Amino acid sequence: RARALHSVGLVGAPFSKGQPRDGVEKGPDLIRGAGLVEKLRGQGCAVKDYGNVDFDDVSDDSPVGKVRRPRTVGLANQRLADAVKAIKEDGYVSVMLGGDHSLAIGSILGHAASQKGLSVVWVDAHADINTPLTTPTGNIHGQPLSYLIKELHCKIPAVPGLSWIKPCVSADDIVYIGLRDLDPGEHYILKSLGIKAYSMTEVDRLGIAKVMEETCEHMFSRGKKPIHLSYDIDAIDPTVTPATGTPVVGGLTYREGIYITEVIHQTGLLSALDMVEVNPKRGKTDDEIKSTVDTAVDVVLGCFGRTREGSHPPNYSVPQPS
Ligand code: 4U7
Ligand code: MN
Ligand code: MN
Ligand code: MN
Repeated sequence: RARALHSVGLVGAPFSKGQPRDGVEKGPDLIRGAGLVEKLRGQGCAVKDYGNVDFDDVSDDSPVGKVRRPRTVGLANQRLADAVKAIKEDGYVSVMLGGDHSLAIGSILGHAASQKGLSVVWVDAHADINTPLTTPTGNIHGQPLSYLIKELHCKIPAVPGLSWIKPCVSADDIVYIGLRDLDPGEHYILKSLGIKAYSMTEVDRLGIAKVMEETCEHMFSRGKKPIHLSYDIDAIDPTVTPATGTPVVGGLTYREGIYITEVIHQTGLLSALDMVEVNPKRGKTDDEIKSTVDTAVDVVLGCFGRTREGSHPPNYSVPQPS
C-alpha cells in the first residue's frame, strides 16, 4: 500500500494503583503478546510502539480522606499525559493500553493538550465519576471523570498529588455506553449535569445500532470534535471478558462491543483510545484470560478499520487460470 490507512501510536501503561487488585499492570504486555501490533499492520496501519511508561512509586502515600494513593496516581498520570501529548504531536492516533482506568486522567489530559476540544465516549459498566467525597471505595479508577469535567470542578476538594489536574471536558461532550453499576452520587451527577448516557437498559430498548446513531448525533450537534474513546473491558459481559477487576453481569455482547468500535472508526474522528482494566490475575482459567485479552485486541482492531464483512486490497484481482 502506498499510504497507511491509519497512524497508530501505541503506549503501554502498566499501572494498578488506582485500585487494590494486582495483575492489571500486566495488561499492556499481554495485549501486545496477543499480536496487536502485527494485526494492526496486517490491516494497513502504520504503528509506532512507544513502549511502556515508567512509573515511580511514591513512598508514604497515605489516604487523603477516602482517596487512596493520590500521590502515586497523580504522578503516574502526569507521566502518561506527557507521553500521550508527545504521541499526538507526532501525528498519531494515541492508543493507551492499561492498566486501570485511573489512567484516563492522564490520557485525556495529554490528548486535550494537543487538541482544542474533545468528545469523550466512555464505554464501561461503571460511570467512573465519583468525586473524592462521593467515592464509596476511595479507589481512583472509579473517579477519573470527576477530575476532568469543568462543571464538577467546584465539587472537587484539593487532594495532594491530584490538585494539578485542570478540567478539560464539558459535561455536554461526554457519552456513556454500557452502564449498569452506578453509585448514588454518580447517578445524581449524571442526572444533574444532563450527561448523555446509554445504560444497558437503553441498549436493550433501542438496540446498539440506534444507540450509536444517537451517540454520533449528540457528538456532532456541537461540531465535529476529535473523539477520545475510553474503553473499559468490563463494559462487555463477564461471560466474554471475565479477567477484569470489577466484573458486572448483564453486559454488552461481544458483537455489541465490537459494533461500537466499527461506528467510531467510521466517523473518521477517532483521535485517542484507552483499552483498560484487563487483569489476567482475575481470570480463573487460561481460557478466561485468553478470551478477555483476545476481545481487547479485537476492540482495538475494530477502532482501526477491521470489518467483519471482510476486506481486500484495492488492487486485488481474482487469479486467471492460464
Ligand atoms: B472501573 C465503584 F463503588 N463505583 O467507585 C468505585 F462500585 O474503572 C467501582 O470502571 C469503580 O472498573 C469501578 O469504586 C472502576 C464501586
Ligand atoms: Mn468498569
Ligand atoms: Mn472504568
Ligand atoms: Mn479507516
